[in-house]
Amino acid sequence: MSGVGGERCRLPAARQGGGITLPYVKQYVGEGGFVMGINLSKGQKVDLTKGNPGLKNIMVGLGWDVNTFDSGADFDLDACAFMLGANGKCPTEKDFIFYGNLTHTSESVKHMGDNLTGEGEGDDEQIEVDLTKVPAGIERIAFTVTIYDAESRRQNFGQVSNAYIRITDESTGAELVRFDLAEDFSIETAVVVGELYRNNGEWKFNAIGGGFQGGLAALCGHYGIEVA
Ligand SMILES: [Ca+2]
Ligand SMILES: [Ca+2]
Repeated sequence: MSGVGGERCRLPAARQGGGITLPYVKQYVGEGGFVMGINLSKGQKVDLTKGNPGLKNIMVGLGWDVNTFDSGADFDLDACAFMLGANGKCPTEKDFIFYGNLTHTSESVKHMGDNLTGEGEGDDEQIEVDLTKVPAGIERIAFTVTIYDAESRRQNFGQVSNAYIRITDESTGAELVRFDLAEDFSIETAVVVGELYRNNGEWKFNAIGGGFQGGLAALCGHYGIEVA
């Protein structure tokens, strides 16, 4: 999408210039008083802990909807987290958090469970992160969504809409950031949605939105996980 930054801070017009002080992670109060997060554009990076030093437990919510079609097969998308060292690889296979390995040994990253349909609004799968427990050797945590058994079911991200990632502060429920993926995918079967990463002792988030072919197996290869 063009216009990067154009909606960076979607402050209601009436409040613009009204002298309110926005925190470092810009927020606005939407209809009904809900605190809404900053809407990110593809490639945009934002500070999470800088200016919000108390931030500890965050929930990474991933959502999607499957377009109506008549293949008859189930359509199951899966959120995963790859905990990466400085070389961009998972140090061990235990640093790959998915439906078959829900909780990291450090308890810093917990997958909240597999959703099989993606039906309905809101987060379809969630991954909880305790930023204070992430092992020192982990520099980045990449969040991905892949289509289960995509090849044999002949499914791809061209059939997926309304995909997003959002991060909320678990202590307040406030949404900090949100990244809506543009619907510019077609034959891809895996998407690296976004990434948490360390920067000068702080945690930042990068809205990536990069599509891959080859599903979860391709991502595992990319991140150094051997697939049997
Ligand atoms: Ca799933
Ligand atoms: Ca959904």
